[in-house]
Amino acid sequence: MEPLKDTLQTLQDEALRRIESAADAIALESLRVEYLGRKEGRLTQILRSLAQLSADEKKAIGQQSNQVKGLLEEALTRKQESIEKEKIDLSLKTSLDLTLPATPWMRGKCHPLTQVMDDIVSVFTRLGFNIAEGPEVETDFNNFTALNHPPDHPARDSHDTFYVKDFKDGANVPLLMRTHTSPVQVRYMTTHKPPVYIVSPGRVFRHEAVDATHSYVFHQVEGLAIDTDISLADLKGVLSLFAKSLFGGDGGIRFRPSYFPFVEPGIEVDISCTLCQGKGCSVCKNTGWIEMLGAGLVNPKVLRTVGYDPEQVSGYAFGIGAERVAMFKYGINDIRLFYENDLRFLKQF
Ligand code: FA5
Repeated sequence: MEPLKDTLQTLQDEALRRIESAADAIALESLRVEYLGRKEGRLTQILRSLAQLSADEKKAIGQQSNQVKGLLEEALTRKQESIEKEKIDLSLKTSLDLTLPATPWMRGKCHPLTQVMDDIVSVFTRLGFNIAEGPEVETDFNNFTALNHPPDHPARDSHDTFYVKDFKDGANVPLLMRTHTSPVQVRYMTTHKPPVYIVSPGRVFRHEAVDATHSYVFHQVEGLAIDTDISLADLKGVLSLFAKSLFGGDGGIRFRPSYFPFVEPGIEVDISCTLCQGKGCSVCKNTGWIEMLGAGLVNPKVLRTVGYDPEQVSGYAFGIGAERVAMFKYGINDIRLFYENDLRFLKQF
């Protein structure tokens, strides 16, 4: 009779060969039962016959049987995995239609006003301006007095101010919701020495009736440059670059005299209407120009208030209405659309 050792080797070779060529999961399962089945399995039967062997033989054949068992189990698992993979590959090949539209991904993005403010700010940071921010609840001093609006100054009336009930500053004057971003100028200059080059984006508040072009909460981007020998020509240069970067076109801008107590001279800046190339259209009300911001050379009184010497330094400041820029850039005719959070509107940006 063939020694048990050889029988085991033959069984191992045969089983491995058959497992490798099993056609499917059913064939594989019946091979598992045939060789490793608990009752009738061929290997199990061999193990059962060990009882009749001597102690030495039992040990040697026992070890070999365990080895064979391990090898067969490994081969069965490997084969099962490869059969499953083949099955998946086949079903992908036959049922996956890459031309079907995919399930859409809802991706969040920045609000159009945030995008526009980022665009504005990046024009100036590329020129070397730093970003400075200030609080929305301000002192009367920073919002008005330091900006040359003494308590009885009539220009205060043009800012319909929200006061913060029951909260006062150190001088017992009521706090307020800032009406413009200009108080950041004061905060920055009182804590930094010249030269100063900053932009300050932020939210401002005015107790105004809401209509298509006015809101009681809106956004501005303030700019301030203080250095030696700064003139209106410098202001014109940066604003022209701003217009060209944001709206394309030739960067045409126009200065009109205006009045803000904290600048002298004060100007309002119009940008050449890129929708009609300055020829006149309904958006620019046939003027060829769009009013975009207030600006001017910083009033020496303000410089003195923050501790600068107007004999040594001069500067310009500007305040851009972010909603106005966004409305013009995207052809939006009602400011209220920005605040309604209607996804049909927001998804367009
Ligand atoms: C100011 O607020 C000045 N602080 C700007 C300034 C800064 C002048 C530095 C000189 C130097 P004004 O009130 O004009 O100025 O507002 C500036 C811009 O904010 C306007 O051109 C307009 O685009 C926008 N704006 C003003 N009021 C509203 C409002 N109710 N709703 C939406 N945008 C507004």
